[in-house]
Amino acid sequence: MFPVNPTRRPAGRANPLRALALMLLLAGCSGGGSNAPGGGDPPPPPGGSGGAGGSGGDPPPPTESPADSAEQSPTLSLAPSFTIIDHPYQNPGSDFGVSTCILDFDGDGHADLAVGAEGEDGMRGAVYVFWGPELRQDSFVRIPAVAQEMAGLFGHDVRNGGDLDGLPGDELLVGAPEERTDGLDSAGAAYVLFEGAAPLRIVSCEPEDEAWFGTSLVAGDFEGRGVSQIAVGARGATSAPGVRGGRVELFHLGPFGLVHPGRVLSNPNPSTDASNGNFGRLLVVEPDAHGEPQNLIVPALANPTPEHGDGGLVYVFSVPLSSTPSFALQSPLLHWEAGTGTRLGMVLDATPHRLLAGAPRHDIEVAGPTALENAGCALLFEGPEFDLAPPRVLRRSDHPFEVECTLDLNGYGVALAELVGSDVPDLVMFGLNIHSKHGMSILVYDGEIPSAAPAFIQPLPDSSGHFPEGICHGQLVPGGREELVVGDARYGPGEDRRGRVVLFQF
Ligand SMILES: [Ca+2]
Ligand SMILES: [Ca+2]
Ligand SMILES: [Ca+2]
Repeated sequence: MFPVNPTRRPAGRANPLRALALMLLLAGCSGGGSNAPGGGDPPPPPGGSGGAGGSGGDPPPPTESPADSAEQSPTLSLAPSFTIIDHPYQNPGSDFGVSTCILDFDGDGHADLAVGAEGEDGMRGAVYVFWGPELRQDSFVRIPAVAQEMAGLFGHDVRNGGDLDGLPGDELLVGAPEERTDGLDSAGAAYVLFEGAAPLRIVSCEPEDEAWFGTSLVAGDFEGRGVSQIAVGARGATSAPGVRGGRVELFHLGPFGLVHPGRVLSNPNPSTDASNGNFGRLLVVEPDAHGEPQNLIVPALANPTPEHGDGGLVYVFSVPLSSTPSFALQSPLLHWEAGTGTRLGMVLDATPHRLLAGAPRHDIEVAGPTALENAGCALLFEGPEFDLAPPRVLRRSDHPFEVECTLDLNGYGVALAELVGSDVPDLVMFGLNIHSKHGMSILVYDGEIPSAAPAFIQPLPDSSGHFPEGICHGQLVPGGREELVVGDARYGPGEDRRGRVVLFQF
């Protein structure tokens, strides 16, 4: 592993190019601090920590007077260090980093890092596990796709399954959503990988072509019976006769490596354009205070809401599961652009009684007749049923020196990770900012004071345009705070998708 010290400008030293770009953008974009309707979020304080140089080395625009800056410094300032894990073989097209997770695969007590590379080997895919605690670039195991047919996308998702076999080590769950099953294209498969034992293949009880079974995976005691279940999402599976709204199937492991099917969750209310529902494209667990699952969270990115044909819903299935969701969450905001949806829940993270949902295609209302299309945001739902108040809207303009523009795609990635302040997990929102000359963004909000202005961190300058793909976090390097792991699967010269993984250490 190779520590990298990103170039940082000295604190307080203005960057004329950046300042000029900001001024130009201010003319054409929303002003920072305007608030979206229904968000319940106070405008961020004016001014900021100009004298402190912001965070990540970003200077303020020259409109800030030094006196103002000296008086007001509410902005969180963070300067994480970076560590890069490159693709060991540097093969273009590998999509190394499309998925990541932390687990103790070999059971030695040290956390290891699993990285999916779904594009490798002619899109058969592969998974790498880098061994902790050193996490050296040259200390890993490569696990090739189990099925040797083309384009299975083995490694599309990787998840820590916990201990499923009673032997030391966490099992690694791997999705291969485009694998052929029973001769059906893209029926998909899921795998349980054991360190030092043969993998176990799981397929749908009702395989269908283009079901993409294995799009997502998660494990936990979802039935409350003291037995871990493996939930597998199939975003294109039949949810009702003739409707491909998506499905989630549950399994558990029995003796002798047998896989037992369990409950099936179907998209409760797909849109008429059912192929767009994508129920089960992502699976997230809300843990309780002891780390046991209390809710299984299943977004349906384009399910209809009362206001919109494709507004998107996030379904919450309480543990022990039943076949119907306990409730569903939607964005409180209107969005203007018909036919595209908000992509609510394209990315999610949860801690007890908190759910952070990215909505990168969300249009954002600003003063004037038109909205900022696809500016994007993230929504923080809080409370036992995530309904304590209207969800807090996280926007790039929460930072006093930032604005949002059309097609920023803020909320392309999110995380609830313990990075700053007290041990309350903090809020992280990633933005692509494709059309913003001021660049890609990582905003970090103190989880204890989410209304305070966030820290602004720039990703590495040579990151790809879609840098936050395989996001995970945890105690990866011994001691200190959690590491924030960002898989940049499209990274490479000319974005050739060899991919890499960047560890942010706070
Ligand atoms: Ca280990
Ligand atoms: Ca085990
Ligand atoms: Ca914290």
